[in-house]
Amino acid sequence: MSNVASIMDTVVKGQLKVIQDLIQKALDGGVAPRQLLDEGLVKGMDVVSENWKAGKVFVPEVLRSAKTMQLGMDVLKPLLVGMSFKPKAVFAVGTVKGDLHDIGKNLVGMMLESVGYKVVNLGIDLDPQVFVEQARAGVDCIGMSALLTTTMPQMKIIIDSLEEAGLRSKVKVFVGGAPVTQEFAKEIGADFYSIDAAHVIEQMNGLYS
Ligand code: B12
Repeated sequence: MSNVASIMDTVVKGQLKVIQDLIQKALDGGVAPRQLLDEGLVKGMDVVSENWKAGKVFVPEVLRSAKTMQLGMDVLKPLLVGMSFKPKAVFAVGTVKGDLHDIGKNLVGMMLESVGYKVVNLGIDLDPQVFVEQARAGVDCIGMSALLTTTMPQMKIIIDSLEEAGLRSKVKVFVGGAPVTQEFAKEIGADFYSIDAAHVIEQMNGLYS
């Protein structure tokens, strides 16, 4: 197997411990960082995403692959600086006030990063103003996560705060989390509801590819 193909395979298998050595060896052997990124890491995550949609792998495996990809990126990032490495769009994601669940939104962030978006991970238990500030700072999209029925109303508060600040039309608003539905998203005026991280990638690619 070529260097690049084995890097792809390592991401698919989520082999955290070997990815950085493999990338370093490929770099030492003269393979270009951009090729390792596009044909190794990103292609690997594409396969993982497809496998996930097909029900062949589950959240723990996806998280492991995304982490493997990130470790690989840590080696490549300094080498990619200065090259034309413009993110497709900037996506700020966070969990709403009163809610501490972060596994799903972290997964969304990692998956988006792995396919070329810049992700600002805002954290958990966030005041609505944190999202408003991101919109003011110029991010393209805002993603809110809520896992509790009691915290879902925060999403509407955030959308209203964006309206009040005159920023609503400047950002695309995504909502997600187990209790959130398409119907709820429509009701509160969100632009997109994503059932999972694979879905949000499809929606983002529809907007920015
Ligand atoms: C793990 C977990 C916890 C952990 C959280 C750890 C962490 N770091 O996140 C801990 C133990 C801390 C916890 C605490 C509580 N939990 Co809890 N928890 C869960 C559990 C088992 C899994 C959630 C999870 O991580 N799923 C895996 C991820 C990958 O899936 P996901 O979050 O749905 O995310 C995917 C999609 O929804 C979507 N998505 C998610 N966010 C976003 C955001 C955007 C922008 C987009 C586009 C998409 C998107 O994409 C993700 C990836 O595919 C769920 C049960 C369940 N099946 O959901 C209960 C659950 C959510 N918890 C529940 C409860 C009640 C609580 C507590 C109140 C318990 C208590 N009495 O203390 C506290 C609340 C604490 C708080 N204030 O937040 C209830 C909620 C009931 C409800 N409907 O309100 C659930 C449903 C369990 C149950 N059946 O009763 N919990």
